[in-house]
Amino acid sequence: MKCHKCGATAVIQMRQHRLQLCAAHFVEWVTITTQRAIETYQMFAPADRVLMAVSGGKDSLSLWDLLLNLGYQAEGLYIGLGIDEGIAYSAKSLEMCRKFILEHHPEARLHVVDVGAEYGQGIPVLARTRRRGQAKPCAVCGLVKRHIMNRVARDGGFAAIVTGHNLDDEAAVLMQNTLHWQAGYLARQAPVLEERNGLARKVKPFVRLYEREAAAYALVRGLDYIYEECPFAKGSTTNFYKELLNQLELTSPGAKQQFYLQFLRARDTGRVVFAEEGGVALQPCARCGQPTTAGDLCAFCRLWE
Ligand code: Q46
Ligand code: ZN
Ligand code: ZN
Repeated sequence: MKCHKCGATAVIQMRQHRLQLCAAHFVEWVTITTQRAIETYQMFAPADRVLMAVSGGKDSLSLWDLLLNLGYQAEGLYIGLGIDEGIAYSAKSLEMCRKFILEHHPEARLHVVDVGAEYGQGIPVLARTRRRGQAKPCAVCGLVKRHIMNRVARDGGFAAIVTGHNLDDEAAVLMQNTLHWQAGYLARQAPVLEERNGLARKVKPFVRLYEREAAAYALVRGLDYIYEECPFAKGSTTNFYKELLNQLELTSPGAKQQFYLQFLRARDTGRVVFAEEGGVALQPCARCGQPTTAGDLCAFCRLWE
């Protein structure tokens, strides 16, 4: 298998692009593809300070590496969730972030917020003890992560929160939203979520990249990352839809990409229109000041009541 650009041994074949590349040309291709997404969707400019949410996984570390190599001012944010579950998941993932800095970007700045140390309980305990033990770890975790990311972005004056979501993630969410005809979610699912009502701007520069390409980038660049998934991700609906889409991709290369990118095109050109849920008034939470629809205290602050 030969690189289509230089004839050297190719390390990856991307059937959806009818392209196979050697290590050097693959890194170049990922970089150009990501840079183009940043520019096309006007995510941020070189002068902007952005907050890169890192989990120690392949997507976020690959993206952080790429942004730093391009000269972007991307500071990392790691949120310690206190997840152990017998594999020291949180401890290992923080170690990967620190190793990344030490080995590849000693100049990089990492903000660490440890949920357990700061608020008294990590995610698993919170989930077990809230809503009469009926709270789902991922629901609690999502709520906590959103709150902390927003707080750090706002307090630090960052232009945007950057996440490592890739095309597989977005296509899986799109499939889920489509199967349930969630018009409100479909109206808002986008590579850029503008700042509104005190919620920081959010951007996803890897939306055109398949998950396997993000993993290949990490491998080729020699980035170590946590291979294990979060133990609570097992059996998740997102993983189920990812599997389905990958099966489709096997027989029809490019199906995943087409599904997601054509959706964006159709919606953004007004060929299909989804109504946003409107009319819900947001007000600042009496305790933390973040926007809420739920009365005096936001859902995050109510968690600790
Ligand atoms: S970290 Fe948190 Fe995920 Fe683990 S508990 Fe669920 S939401 S699966 S991205
Ligand atoms: Zn090459
Ligand atoms: Zn609050």
